[in-house]
Amino acid sequence: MKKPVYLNHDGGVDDLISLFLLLQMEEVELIGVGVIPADCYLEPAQYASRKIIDRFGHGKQVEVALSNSRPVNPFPKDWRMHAFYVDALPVLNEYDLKTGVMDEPAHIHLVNKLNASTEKVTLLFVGPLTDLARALEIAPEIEEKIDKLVWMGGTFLEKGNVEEPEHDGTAEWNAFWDPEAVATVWNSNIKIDLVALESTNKVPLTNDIRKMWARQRENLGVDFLGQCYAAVPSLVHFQTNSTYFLWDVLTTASIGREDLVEKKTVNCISIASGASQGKTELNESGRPVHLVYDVDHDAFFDYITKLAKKS
Ligand code: AGV
Ligand code: CA
Repeated sequence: MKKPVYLNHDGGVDDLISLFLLLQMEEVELIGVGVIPADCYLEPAQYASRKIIDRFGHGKQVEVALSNSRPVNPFPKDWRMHAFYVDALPVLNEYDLKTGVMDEPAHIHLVNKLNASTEKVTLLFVGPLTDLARALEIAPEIEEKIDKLVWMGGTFLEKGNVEEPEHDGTAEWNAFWDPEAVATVWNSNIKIDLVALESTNKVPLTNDIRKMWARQRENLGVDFLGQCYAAVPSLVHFQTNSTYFLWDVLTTASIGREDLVEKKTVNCISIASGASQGKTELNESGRPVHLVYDVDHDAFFDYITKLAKKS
């Protein structure tokens, strides 16, 4: 029996690789994709998504819907440009485009897909939670159809990854982009796996990883990994604001191989405004989440490289 999964992503390199890898997981049935213009521009991100489905989707038909959600705190332009690079890769542009786009916006598409599903669906969100929050506001009954939400977001570390004026640096970016959406989702009873910076900090992109992929580049899927990650900076001397981690890819891998990660239940609140907006904070009277705090580094990279070879 395949696990139905709905993906909502925001067009970063690791978002697009997440889509690519999900399409290779035999135990996953991808029932829809929403694209939100957060850490990307919508045009290249939607085209890259459709081309990845065409080229690497094994003939599966997957609907793509575009989000009309808007930021509270927008991503830096430099990061949003990455999707243009992936969209222009020759491997995605050999053939004419087949996969179309839906008429309805992504949050309505999500509601429709959940209502139409006879089974409970796993939601995989690797960008901000805005489309889910909007879906819950117009159709709260969809909660019944959600098996769980697996979200790349949040952290309980002292230092998050937001370095912006008027912020205290305690938040993770997906939460900071729309802190109110996090609060809305926190108010629901949906089960949440939180793939937070605690675990994603352990899987930086490094030059050793690049080399490992380069040596296997005769395989088209592994070459695709290397080509996509060529757009972003790796961890060399020390971590900077632009250092790239495999945030979303770890989140996606945790669906295919739960044994790769360690989880524990914690209670927490989310902060929706002020200097700490987007912060997730441990609090005994907060809601429970399953915090993904650790990962088997080598087994993770081995798994995603093998998955890429299935393309
Ligand atoms: O905070 C991590 C999220 C992930 O969903 N994104 C990137 C991943 O897709 C935002 C982000 C934080 N730091 C970044 C980010 C960086 N240095 N470059 C690009 N995006
Ligand atoms: Ca993302």
